Amino acid sequence: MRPLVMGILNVTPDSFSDGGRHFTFADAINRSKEMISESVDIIDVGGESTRPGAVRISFEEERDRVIPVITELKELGAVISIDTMRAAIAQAAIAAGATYVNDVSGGLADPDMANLISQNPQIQYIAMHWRGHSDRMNELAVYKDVVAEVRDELDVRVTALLKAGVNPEQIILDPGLGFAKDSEHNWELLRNLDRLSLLGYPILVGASRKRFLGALIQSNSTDERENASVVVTSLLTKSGIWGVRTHSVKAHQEAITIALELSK
Ligand code: PMM
Repeated sequence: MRPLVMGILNVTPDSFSDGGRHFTFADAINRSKEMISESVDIIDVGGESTRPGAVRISFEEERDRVIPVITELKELGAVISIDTMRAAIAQAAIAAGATYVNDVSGGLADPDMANLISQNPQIQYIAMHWRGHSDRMNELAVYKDVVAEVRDELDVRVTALLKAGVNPEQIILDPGLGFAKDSEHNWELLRNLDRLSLLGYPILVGASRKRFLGALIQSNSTDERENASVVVTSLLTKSGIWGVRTHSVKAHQEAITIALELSK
């Protein structure tokens, strides 16, 4: 199966990897149109920054950033994902047209999230591996066996979702690269995605322009990490992942096409 390309639309003034380029409504819509023209599969709209050290914003601020954008994207016919940890934001986004809920906390940040997803069986839910909010995630990056611990912690999240009545078909898992993980943890997870797949759920990977890529190629600029991001997508395509979350749709769609052709 061809991996899906989830295009990132950060409607935040301080996202770590695109420098808040898409903050204004008009900019967000223009960027979305560009992604649609590049055959994006899903547009992931996020209003709250999760960069290390980020301070949380209010519910109202998050809602006012994302809902008008989602309403407009629905008009444009896009497949929409809401990147939020708040069940009430997810609910408003679903009402406005989102069909995916991308929760970087995997349901840990808001006890109402699992129930909301079970009450909306048409929605797909991405549960990312997470250990705590951005203000303390670096100190939580301590593992004996990162792959086994991430797998087991995701399994706990899945159990909680199923207990709340979520249909297994709704669930997609994500190793959460960069969230309570140092560079080596991220590489170890990428090398062992097959062990996470053993949980039996589709896997989404968000490596795009993240710092661990720059560390290896001695680059501090997020744009300079683009080539590395494309290489990661090309190599992961063969391993049967469900999707990639990325800033540059065209390059990743092309990489997937080439990788699939080579592995025929
Ligand atoms: N990374 C970020 C935000 N949301 N969601 C999922 N499912 N997976 C990720 O890896 C992920 C995410 C942070 O990156 P950004 O600031 O570039 O959006």
